[in-house]
Amino acid sequence: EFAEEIDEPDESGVESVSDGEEDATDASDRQITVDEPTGGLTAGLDPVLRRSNGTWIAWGDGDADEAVVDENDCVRVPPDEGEYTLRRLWFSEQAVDSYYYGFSNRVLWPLCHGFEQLIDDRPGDLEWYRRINDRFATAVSRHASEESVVWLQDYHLGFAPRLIRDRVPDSVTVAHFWHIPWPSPETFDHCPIGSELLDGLLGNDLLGFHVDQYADTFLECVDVFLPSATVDRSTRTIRYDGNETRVVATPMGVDASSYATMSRETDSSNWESICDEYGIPQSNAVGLGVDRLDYTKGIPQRLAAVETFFERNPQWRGSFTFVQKATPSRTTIPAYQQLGSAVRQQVERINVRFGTDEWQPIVYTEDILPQEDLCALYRNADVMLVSPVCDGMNLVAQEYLAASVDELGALLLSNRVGAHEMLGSHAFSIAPNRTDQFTETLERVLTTARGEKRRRMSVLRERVFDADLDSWMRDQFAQMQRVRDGADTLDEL
Ligand code: ADQ
Repeated sequence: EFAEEIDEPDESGVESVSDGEEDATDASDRQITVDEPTGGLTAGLDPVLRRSNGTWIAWGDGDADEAVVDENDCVRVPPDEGEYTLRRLWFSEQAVDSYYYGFSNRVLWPLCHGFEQLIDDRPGDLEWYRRINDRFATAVSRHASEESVVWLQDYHLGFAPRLIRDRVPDSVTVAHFWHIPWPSPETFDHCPIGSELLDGLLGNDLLGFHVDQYADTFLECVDVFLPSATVDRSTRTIRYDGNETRVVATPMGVDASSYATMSRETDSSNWESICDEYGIPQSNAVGLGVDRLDYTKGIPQRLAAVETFFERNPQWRGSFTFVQKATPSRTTIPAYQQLGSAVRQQVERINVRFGTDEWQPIVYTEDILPQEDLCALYRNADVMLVSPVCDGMNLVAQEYLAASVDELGALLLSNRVGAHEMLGSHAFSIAPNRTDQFTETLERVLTTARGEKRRRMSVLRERVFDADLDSWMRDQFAQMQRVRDGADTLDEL
């Protein structure tokens, strides 16, 4: 399940999820439609599954009655070629609420991002998290053969590795990538199921994080909370309950060349129509933010810096526009509802304070943008503001760089994101909570000479192309190969 980044289940979809117990009805007269998500891990995994003739197990936010699946909830995809199996797990509304919007996103998400004050451990949610992890494990064990490699994605599956390990042959390799940060032991202490979660994750043979810091804090937490485990920090290996887990840091990349190609292909009319639609004067310098509406993304902090910028720099009023594209996310959770209203109010207040009849300092939109429009925004932004207070990696920063084919823009980057390890030295670095420093950096970016910006941009773009999605996938599989005894089937992937 990688819904977060690629296509988070929307609330309307959740309404129609069936109970999961009934089999899909006669599939023969139904048409398969393929909705291909743009970019991200999904695009990276698709060719791997095609080559390995594998099975992709994912929960469905559609209607099992309507789905074109066989009696095992499987479908061969892509429809005409049938190269691999997509196995669906259908969840009830209650399951989605408790497992996804509950324990995953009200407990593990705030915990791992250091927002322990927002942990909301509602009665029953943990039980659903256990139950759903168990359903995934059961599905995996049905599809796994002696030689299988199982690759799990993210924090929604914290118990599954142990449950899988207990049900599949020893020869099966179980690997997992954790896409969000791992907290310090002090923060992890707030986890209501700390040792059970660690025990679950140590069912993996390989556990990947984006950066060294998260791998190291994971090892520290195991040291502190699982006394019976033996932790070797130098090799990042943990021995526990007869199993050995290798912990690695492999920063995830984006499909850089696709972003660059799409950006080159967007012509000036795309940008002109965006400017027309949102009222951005074409002569303005443009700042850009693109995020899910999430309290980890530092949107209020960014707006505060933009406000201070206009306060201190009246000469920029009317000639700099800040565009914030925010995608509503997890809107059934109160912390997200509160953030959404606070951000909208903040934007309105700043616009009333500085706006004129011809110009709005902040253009704020929650519209879903086609990928070409997103690329047009990236390509035309003079400065990209990426200011999370905590973020596992942050792909938006990398997408911006890949799409900046003219090398004219600049990246202002929080020092609290995983991507800072790779990009911090040549980005304009900020501490998201220090409004004055944030504002000064924005002032500096807007007055930095073009040559200097180009120099930084070209180094950053090279890094993003060198460490792109393909290279991350290759790294992942090379690591799996390393932990796997004597198997050679992964060589071809
Ligand atoms: P996210 O928290 O979702 O991902 P991020 O890494 O920035 O954060 O990825 C967001 C993705 O959504 C990007 O591909 C972006 O282009 C896309 N997106 C956002 N708003 C959009 C819009 N309005 N229109 C179109 N596309 C939009 C989680 C972790 C991150 C980690 C990733 C991958 O929280 O830290 O980098 O997984 O591991």
